[in-house]
Amino acid sequence: MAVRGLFIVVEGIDRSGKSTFVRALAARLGNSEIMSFPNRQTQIGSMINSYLTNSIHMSDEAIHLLFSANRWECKGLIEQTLNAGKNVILDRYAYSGVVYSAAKGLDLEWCMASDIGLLKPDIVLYLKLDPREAQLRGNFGEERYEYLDLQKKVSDNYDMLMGKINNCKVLDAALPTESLLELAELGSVDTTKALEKLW
Ligand code: NYM
Ligand code: MG
Repeated sequence: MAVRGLFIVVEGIDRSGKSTFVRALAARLGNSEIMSFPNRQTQIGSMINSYLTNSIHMSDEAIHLLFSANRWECKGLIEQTLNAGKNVILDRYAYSGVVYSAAKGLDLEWCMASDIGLLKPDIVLYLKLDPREAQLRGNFGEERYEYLDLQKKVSDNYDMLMGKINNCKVLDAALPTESLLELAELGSVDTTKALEKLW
């Protein structure tokens, strides 16, 4: 069997530059698949998209579970891709699930429960940005959740959750992409160890 690929997650508040960074990272590493959560291409993802664009309403609990189900439906693909020797770079993962739903007032442990047993990434790169900076960036405010009060709570929750996990690297999202790539130091990640469970 081929040596497995690197499993990398990129997290951060809205407009923190995750998508740009993820593309640059994939180009730098080569042999990489980018996947984004929510994955809006599936039927579950299409419901999530309708919710985020305010065309349907749902309870906080129901949408939380849909976000989680959207990860579960992609678990097999992530595993197969890694085992085929390709790197998988995720633009958001279960950490987003927890910090956004908890920012709306849901219980943290309850939020974590639906993702128990998903795969744990080798490293989580947290692009930390002041929510007031993010607000000044283009297109802020287009979707549900993109308002300052909520983003501040999301940011606080990220600080708390990222402090609890043992595989997180915090990067200053105000830096240029080239610097972020240097700071990520992915050469030190050990891919000979087996994939573990998230939590
Ligand atoms: N989001 C994303 C959640 O609330 N829970 C989740 O589990 C995930 C994966 O979706 N505001 C929120 C965060 C974002 C929104 O994501 C859409 P993006 O990366 O802006 O397309
Ligand atoms: Mg967004």
